[in-house]
Amino acid sequence: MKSLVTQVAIIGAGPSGLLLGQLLARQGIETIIVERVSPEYVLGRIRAGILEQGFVDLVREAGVAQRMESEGEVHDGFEIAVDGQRTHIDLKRLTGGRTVLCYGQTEITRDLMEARSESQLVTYYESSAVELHGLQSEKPWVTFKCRGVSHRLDCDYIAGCDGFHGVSRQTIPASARKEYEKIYPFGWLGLLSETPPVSEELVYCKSERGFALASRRSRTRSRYYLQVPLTDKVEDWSDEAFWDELKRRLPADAAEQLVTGPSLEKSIAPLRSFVCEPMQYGKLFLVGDAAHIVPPTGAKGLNLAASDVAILFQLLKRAYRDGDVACVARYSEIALRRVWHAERFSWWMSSLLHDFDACQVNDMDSEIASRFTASELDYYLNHEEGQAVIANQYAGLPHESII
Ligand code: FAS
Ligand code: PHB
Repeated sequence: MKSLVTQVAIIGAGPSGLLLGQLLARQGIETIIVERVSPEYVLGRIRAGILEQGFVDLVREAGVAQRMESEGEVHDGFEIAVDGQRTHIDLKRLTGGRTVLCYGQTEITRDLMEARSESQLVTYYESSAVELHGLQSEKPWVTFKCRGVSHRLDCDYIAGCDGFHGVSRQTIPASARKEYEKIYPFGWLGLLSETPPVSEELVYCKSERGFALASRRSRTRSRYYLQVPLTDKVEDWSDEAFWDELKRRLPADAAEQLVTGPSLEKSIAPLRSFVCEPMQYGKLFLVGDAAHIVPPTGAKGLNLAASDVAILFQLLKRAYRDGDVACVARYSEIALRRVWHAERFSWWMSSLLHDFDACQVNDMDSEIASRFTASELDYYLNHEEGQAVIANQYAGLPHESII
């Protein structure tokens, strides 16, 4: 057994773990990251694309913002199209100046990986049998195997940044945690292509055939999504079938301009709303997808992970720098306030824009529910105050203060 010691053990080298490690390192706080897969595998997962201002500020504070600022696209607004009728949501005007940045999660993860490697900070990739121990003790530890060698990592704190399927949340006794979950009766089929995006801004489309999203990664790279039944498999969808269906769901003028091409990546993601309470147990802190999942309709998943990182970073900095070790007990209480705001907004946007009728069989309630939804969309999209509600949530609520 190889013995290791650090101050904060981080489980998972996704965006949460890497961002937390980078922020702590700049304060001289030591970390070791234990990651289950290879760096290439982490970078191969195509996910989020929209960064809130709070996220951008945090990446700047981590000293990793150079490529994001030169290649990311600032978006002052986005569109919602209902049955082809396009409405522009002017984020900048409606929120008093806030915007979002369009820059892929893969790229931000790559930047964070490179920064960690350049700082010669330690990450054990392709680790297995990761287990957390002594969470209620003063000195917890992590055991894992890497390249055939068993390791024990002693630390002060453990940050569980290992996503929804990770080991951290499962290590909290079931009696000590409560989980809230809603599974949506459809998934998102995503396609990445080296084709010019169909629109300068993102277009969220509600059509009688189901939801579609036209997003982008750059002026030459597009990211599209289609609502699909949970029974669909990605191999059921040829590129041609994807493009044909997308054209049927986009507003007509956008469909005419759609440039198609071979998919670089295609995958189906299930949609769920999920929260684990509390987000900490003894010396373990759950961060990002390890603690919560949102349907991607509100572009909140990655941004919510970043706000968890911001809170935990501030608390750990205060514990190590000021000796205020008691403050870390407030992590879950502070983080959950913003988590539930993002959960509700993401559920609301998903409920407004997806076709639930296709998932319910002649349910009388679904007919009147459709009328309620049509009225809600009409009110929020055609009234300034309604658009402002959407804009303020989409641009992202300010990160919680730990004062
Ligand atoms: P991650 O899941 O990104 O990272 C967790 C890391 O922990 C992984 O690298 C994993 O390999 C590792 N790990 C797991 N178990 C481990 C163990 N036992 N030991 C060690 N390491 C372990 N969000 C948006 O805002 N917009 C989107 O469009 C969007 N699309 C998404 C599509 C998909 C298919 C998925 C799954 C998520 C999507 N999300 C989206 C949400 C996503 O971006 C997450 O919010 C984001 O990846 C959260 O980052 P982390 O908390 O770091 O978790
Ligand atoms: C993306 O570009 O992947 C993306 C953008 C906005 C969303 C979801 C996904 O709401």
